[in-house]
Amino acid sequence: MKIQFPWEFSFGAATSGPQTEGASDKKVESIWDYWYRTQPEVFHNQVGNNPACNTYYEYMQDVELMKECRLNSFRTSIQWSRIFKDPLTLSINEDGVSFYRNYFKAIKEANIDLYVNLFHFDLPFVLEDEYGGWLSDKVVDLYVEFAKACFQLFDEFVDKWITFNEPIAFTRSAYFYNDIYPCHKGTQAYVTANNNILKAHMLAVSFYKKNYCKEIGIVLDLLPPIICSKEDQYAGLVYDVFINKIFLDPCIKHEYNKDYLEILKKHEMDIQPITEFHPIDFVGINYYQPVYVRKQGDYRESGFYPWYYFETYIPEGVRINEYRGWAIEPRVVYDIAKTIQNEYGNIKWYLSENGMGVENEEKFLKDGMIQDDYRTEFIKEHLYYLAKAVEEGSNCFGYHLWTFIDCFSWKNTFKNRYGLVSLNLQTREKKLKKNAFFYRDLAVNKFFIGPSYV
Ligand code: BGP
Repeated sequence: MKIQFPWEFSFGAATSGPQTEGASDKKVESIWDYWYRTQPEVFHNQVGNNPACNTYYEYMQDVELMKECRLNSFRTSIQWSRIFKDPLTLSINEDGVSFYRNYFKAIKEANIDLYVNLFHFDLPFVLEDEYGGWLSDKVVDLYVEFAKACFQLFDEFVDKWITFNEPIAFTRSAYFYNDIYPCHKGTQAYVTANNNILKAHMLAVSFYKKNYCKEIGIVLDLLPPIICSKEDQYAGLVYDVFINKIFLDPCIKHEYNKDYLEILKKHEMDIQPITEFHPIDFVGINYYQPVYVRKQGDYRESGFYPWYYFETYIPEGVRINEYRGWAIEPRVVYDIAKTIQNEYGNIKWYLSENGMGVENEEKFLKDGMIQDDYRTEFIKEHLYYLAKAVEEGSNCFGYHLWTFIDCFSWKNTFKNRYGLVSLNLQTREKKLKKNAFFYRDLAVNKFFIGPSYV
């Protein structure tokens, strides 16, 4: 079966600065650099994000590989900790600025649309240390100054700006589940950090729209809840509200989710709602997995956590990515597209991250190339549902695979590989995997044949 996308549909790949650039000695410490320096045992095999993909020194090679993959578009992020020599006084790091200017210029010269994100979980450490990170209003103001500097320095190269990548993935782990640095655990911290990030997003969007004319949006991760029984309906609603709608609603509908505010009130959580909402031009949705949710059966926390109302589980028989423990449900792409179409005014959007992480991928090496047919199948399955939604009027303009080159992945470091291009950590060789040839044809021709189950 031929699956056709519109001619102007953009097929690309996403990555981020802290996961690829390396050259940590040419910047100030981010929370990741600090955490790795002080607690390397937290990271898989004690590997840090330096040199990662060494993109700081090898960006020309990377751009050549992007050209080989025939990417229509590419997203990366600017590291706040590379732009300022001192993020408190805002003194510019000229070296960092010329790196990004050269890198971005090369991407544009390769005829690839450039999407640039301003925050990919990488707060400069000094802002955590001095002010308590996203719990502080001061950090909101400093983020806005950082955004203004980036707009001024790089707008000529950028096609689409993104204020934040997956704010919830970050705040959930950093302020709520005590999972990544600064390792807070508390619903109030989560509420406050999210609200401050929302404020920072709105201020950056407002400034950009008044002064520049490209497009600006935000990238949100969606973990759509799946419930299997009627009695779990409210559990599903609370999950959706606390994980998905905190940003979706204010960013697109320009209002807070009412259930969210009600639950906060009921549990005496404090929030200072923002009053100025500024429209975005598009939204990016990262989708990896849905989450099965049911009524909480065993709440043991003292104090209020949203899981007072729900628990997550994986029902027997559900297909999962065994390396990551994530459910694989391609049809949810269609549901997301429909939700955006029907409940969020059919705003312009793209599937900004989707992909498959595989551990020990070298075991699929044959004739000098990783034979990742499973990845091609994974992409086809998801795109099948996306194409169906586009045909039914979903305003989706693109798909970005996570990721371009196998990169550093937070606490998992290089355990799971997602790339179109493999990175050999011993020889440092970067080489297209088999799937990259499928993806290249797709980016050029905008159609594919399959997937196998259709
Ligand atoms: C997203 C992040 C990416 C990337 C990806 C893969 O949530 O935006 O930075 O890491 O997930 O997940 P992981 O690296 O945890 O396997």
